[in-house]
Amino acid sequence: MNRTAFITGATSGIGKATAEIFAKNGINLILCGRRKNRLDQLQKELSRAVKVFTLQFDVRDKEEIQKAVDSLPKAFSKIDILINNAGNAHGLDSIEEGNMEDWDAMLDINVKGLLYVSNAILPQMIEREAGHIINIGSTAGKEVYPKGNVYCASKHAVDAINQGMRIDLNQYGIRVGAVNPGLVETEFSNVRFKGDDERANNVYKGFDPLKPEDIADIIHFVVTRPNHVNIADLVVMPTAQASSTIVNKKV
Ligand code: NDP
Ligand code: 8X3
Repeated sequence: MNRTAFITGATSGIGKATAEIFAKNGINLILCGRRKNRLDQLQKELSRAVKVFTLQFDVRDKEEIQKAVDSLPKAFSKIDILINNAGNAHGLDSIEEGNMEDWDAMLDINVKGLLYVSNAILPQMIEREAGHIINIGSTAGKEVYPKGNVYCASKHAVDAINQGMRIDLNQYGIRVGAVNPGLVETEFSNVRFKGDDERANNVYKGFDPLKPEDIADIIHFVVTRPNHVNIADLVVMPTAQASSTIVNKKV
C-alpha cells in the first residue's frame, strides 16, 4: 500500500520539491502552508499522480494545527512520514540591532511550530509503533555565523530536538532524522531580507548553490531506506561551500 507523507512548508522551495519527488514515486501527500492559492495549484498538479490533501494553517497556532489534523479524511488519516520543513530566517542583524519581532518569528515558527506539528501527529505513530520523521535543520544548526544569532539558535534547537525525538521515540520504533542543508536557492533569502530581491539574489551569485530538488532527492533517499535503516543526521552543502562563512565565489 502507498505511504502517506505530511509535509509542512510545501508551498515553496524544499517542501514543494519534496512534494513533487514524492508524487513521482507514489507517496500520497498531505501538503501544508499558509498560501492557499499555492496549495490549490499543487493539489491540481500532483493529484494526477497520487492522492493529495491540503491543509492551510500557520505552524504558530497549535489549535489550528490540531483542528487541521483532526479534519483529515479517513484516506489520509494514517501518516507514515512527517517532514518538518516549514521555517525561515527573518533578518540578518547583529544581536544588538536585532528586531524582536524577527526573533519571535524565528523561534515561534522554526522551533515551536515544529514541536506543535509533531505533537499533533505523534500519537498515531506511537499507537502504530511505526513512522518516520524528518526534521529540516541547517548548517546554521551546526555552526553560528556573524549576524546569524537567533536563526542559528533556532536551528541549533532543531538539532537538539531531532536528537531528543530520536532518543524518546526509540521505544516505539519510530525513525527520526535530520537533513541539514547549506545554501539552497529558494524563497529563503527573499523572506530573510523582507522582499529585497536584489539582496536575496546576491546571496547565490558567483557559485552554484544547491537547488531545492537536490535536497528533495536526498529526503526521498532517506525515506526509501529499508525499515531497519535510519539516517540520523545529514549535512549537505554546495561544492562551493565549505562552512557557513567560507563560500568560493567567483565574483
Ligand atoms: P522557502 O521560503 O522557499 O519555504 C518556506 C516554507 O515554509 C514555505 O512553504 C512557507 O509557506 C512555510 N512557512 C513559513 N512560515 C510558516 C508559518 N508560519 N506557518 C506555516 N508555514 C510556514 O524556504 P526553504 O524551502 O529554503 O526553507 C525550508 C526549510 O529549509 C526551512 O526550515 C529553512 O530554515 C530550511 N533551510 C533552508 C536553507 C536555504 O538555504 N534555503 C538552508 C538550510 C535550511 P507559506 O508561506 O505558504 O506558509
Ligand atoms: C539556511 C542556510 O547559511 O543562510 O539555513 O543560514 S544559511
